[in-house]
Amino acid sequence: MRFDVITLFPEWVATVIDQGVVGKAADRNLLTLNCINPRDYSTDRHQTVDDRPYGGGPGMVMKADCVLQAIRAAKQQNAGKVLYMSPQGKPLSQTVLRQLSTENAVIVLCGRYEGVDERVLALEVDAEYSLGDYVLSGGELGAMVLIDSLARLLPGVLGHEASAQQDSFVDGLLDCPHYTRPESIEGLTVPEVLKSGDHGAIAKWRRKQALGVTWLKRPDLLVNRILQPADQKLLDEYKREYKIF
Ligand code: 9D3
Repeated sequence: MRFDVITLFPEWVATVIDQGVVGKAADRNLLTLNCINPRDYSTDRHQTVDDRPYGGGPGMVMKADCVLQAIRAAKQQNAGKVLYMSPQGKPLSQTVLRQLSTENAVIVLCGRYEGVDERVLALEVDAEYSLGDYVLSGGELGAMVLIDSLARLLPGVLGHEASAQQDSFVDGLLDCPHYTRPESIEGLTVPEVLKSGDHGAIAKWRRKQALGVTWLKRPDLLVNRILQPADQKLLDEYKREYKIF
């Protein structure tokens, strides 16, 4: 998947491919990142990219001309949709990401200041995405979140086991607890079932924990969700045991 990111902070955004899973995907050419700076398309001698808002008020607006030119430069190399990261966008979710991961390429526009001139949206933007209902200082973290979360969904990026787990587990529930050695830490031990070697019992325990942890920490994820009878039974068990201990 190819990403062309339009940003006033290209060096920062480029660091997303320096580490970890995204870095490996980039090394293997499963993911390509190119950053384009609208400042390079500014025509005045101060390379201005922002201006005062019509109607007055605080803050500045990203000028349409250099952003449009940057988008059109991106479009010469990338036939993908133009995504605008903004607080007005649709919240990113694993469902949205799964859909986006089928694209061959995307152009990601990062706003700064109060945002970009509305006519850029009208002319060039296909979709608008937000990270959630809190205030950032620009769209760059949004672009980096998009690249990180999409990289893990690209075929071949994660190993077989991890992607199979992703398929079975990204299922609208939180993950179960995890343990590694040693067996005891300050008196806290590993649940016996995880040492039993009984893979059926382990799978059942993990499912029950995932349901229980979701019920405890994110009950909103279970509202309007009809559980399979087997899952309902596991969650009922979890709730009963939770009340006792
Ligand atoms: C007067 C209100 N403005 C400032 C508080 C609104 C505003 C403008 C521009 C708020 C944030 C921003 C910059 N934010 C982003 O570019 C952004 C963002 C975000 O702020 N929250 C969640 N997701 C995103 S994606 C891009």
